[in-house]
Amino acid sequence: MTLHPSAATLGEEARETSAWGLLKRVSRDLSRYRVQVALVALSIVAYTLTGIATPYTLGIIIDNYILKGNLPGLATMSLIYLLLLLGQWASMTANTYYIQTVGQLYLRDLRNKIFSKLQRLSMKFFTSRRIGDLVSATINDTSTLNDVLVSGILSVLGHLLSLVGVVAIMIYINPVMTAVALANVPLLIFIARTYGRRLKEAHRVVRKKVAESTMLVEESIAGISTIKAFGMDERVLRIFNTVSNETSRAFVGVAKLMGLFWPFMDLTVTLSVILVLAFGGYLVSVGAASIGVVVAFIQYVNRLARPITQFVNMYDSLQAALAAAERIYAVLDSEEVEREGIGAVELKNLRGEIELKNVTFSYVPGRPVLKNVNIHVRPGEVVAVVGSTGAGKTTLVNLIMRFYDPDEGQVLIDGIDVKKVKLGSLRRAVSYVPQETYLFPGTIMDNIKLGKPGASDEEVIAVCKELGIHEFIERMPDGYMTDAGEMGKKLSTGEKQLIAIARAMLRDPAVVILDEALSSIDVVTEAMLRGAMKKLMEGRTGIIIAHRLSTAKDCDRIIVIEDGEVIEEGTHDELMNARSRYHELYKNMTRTITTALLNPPK
Ligand code: TTP
Ligand code: MG
Repeated sequence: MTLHPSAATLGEEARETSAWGLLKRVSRDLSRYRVQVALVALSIVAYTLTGIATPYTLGIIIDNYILKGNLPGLATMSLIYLLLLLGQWASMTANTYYIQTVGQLYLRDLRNKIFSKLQRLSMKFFTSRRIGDLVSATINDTSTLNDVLVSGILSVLGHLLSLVGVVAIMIYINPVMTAVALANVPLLIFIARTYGRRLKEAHRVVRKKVAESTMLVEESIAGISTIKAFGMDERVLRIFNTVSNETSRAFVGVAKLMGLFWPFMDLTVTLSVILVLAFGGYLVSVGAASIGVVVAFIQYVNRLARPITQFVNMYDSLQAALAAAERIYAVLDSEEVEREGIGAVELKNLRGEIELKNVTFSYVPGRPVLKNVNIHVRPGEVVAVVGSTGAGKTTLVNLIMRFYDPDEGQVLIDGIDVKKVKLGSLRRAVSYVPQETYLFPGTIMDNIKLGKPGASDEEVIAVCKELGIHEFIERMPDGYMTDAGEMGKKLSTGEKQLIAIARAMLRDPAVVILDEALSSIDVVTEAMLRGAMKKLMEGRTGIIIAHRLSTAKDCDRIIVIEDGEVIEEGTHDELMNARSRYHELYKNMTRTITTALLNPPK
């Protein structure tokens, strides 16, 4: 079972050095919500002040009013005490509310930033990442970051302030008793740290297991047809059960640690209270302190425990948050290879000439997929590219569309390097019908219209009529309004490609690139596809990656690619006469078709 490395290991080393940088970056992002942050700060100050004042007031009430029998004053003081408690309650509520507000604003902006970045990133980025990781970066990591870095840090800042405030007032009231009250703090920190480390590890396991099961669900849904076809359902189920068990065990592991942690902390705090009581009691008996002071101190000691445990609690989640921040910023900082240079030109009135000059390209460094390829397609010419599977045909298109940039050499359109062309204009000028067509959920009409946003229904119908596929679409259950289903699942490969051709044609492009669908389609659809393709190519430059020789035969010129190199080019007749590789491919394809005809599927 593969596992996303990011959750656990990625950036584990880098984090140490960059933690501070990441924190700074998060705070810089937060400075955009100044008003809300100011409200958080205000509520923190109010919380701290009321938190300091309540025990102090209680002390005064006991010493100066109860013990002295000052009843009218006691009523007033009780009212003040009540107001202080209400103030504390209100400031805490406001604090929670504004922290959430800041957090959610931050989260919203971050999510949008990542999403828009994902749209702009180069294809290279996507081939080197797992989809699960990216989804996780957009959804899970952002909320981890919010929970811990934003909300967490804001509330820890609040706790820190109240910690300082409480210690300060304690020292002010009675320095010696403060020393006694704080005697236990090292123990508190020790417990917290020990548990912090264990908790961190337990949380890491939980994250790992959760990621694993998420991925398993993703992969098994994406590959459901393969799973069913190979009867792997049982096995997948078993793997899932195992991972599922491990996940719940990991969660229980965390719960166990937490369950031990809090009682331990309580015990330590109680110990402090006992120390204060004992020492305070002694001071009272020798007249060095008042009962009110002792009561106030007991309250203060109780207030210390929370901020300290919060810090500890923060410790391990901070690690997770930093890892999340690192992954998020890694996405945000990834290079957009598809940038246009300054002064990029707009393609206008394209003649439709395409040229690849000494192009070498590799997806993985050191393993070239295209080697010194030279191809020249003249305006208005229709060229077929053939070659065995994996030869590099689709890669060729990837470079022309500038999904990738070549390692060496140039790709020129009308004599201009595509790197110097405005990307939008390149992709408007060149219509590409990919090998695997993607249809978006929606109607057939909507899917065709994607080719030219703002096109009218009439335009779409006109194009389909011209392509000769109007009747075919009309015959579908709801005609143009037929639902294509998620990813076009409700249509066959051939049907999908027909829709994609209509989509490309609607753009009225100067250049058309078509990666023929490999799947065998029935004779009627094939004839329709061929007709549509011919129409689509009329008066345009065309590059067809042909998997059927009937298609290749019709083209002006045929280029044969093998193993990333152009090995032959010429017309069908020229290549056939030369007894070439093309001839060989042709023979094989005919044979396959013959075999298929002789052995029709049962
Ligand atoms: P392709 O260019 O996809 O091969 P092809 O289009 O000629 O094959 P087919 O007829 O089956 O459509 O791939 C060439 C090599 O490049 C192949 O070894 C796979 C590799 N490759 C990647 O590593 N990453 C990619 O994104 C693509 C498209 C291909
Ligand atoms: Mg291909």
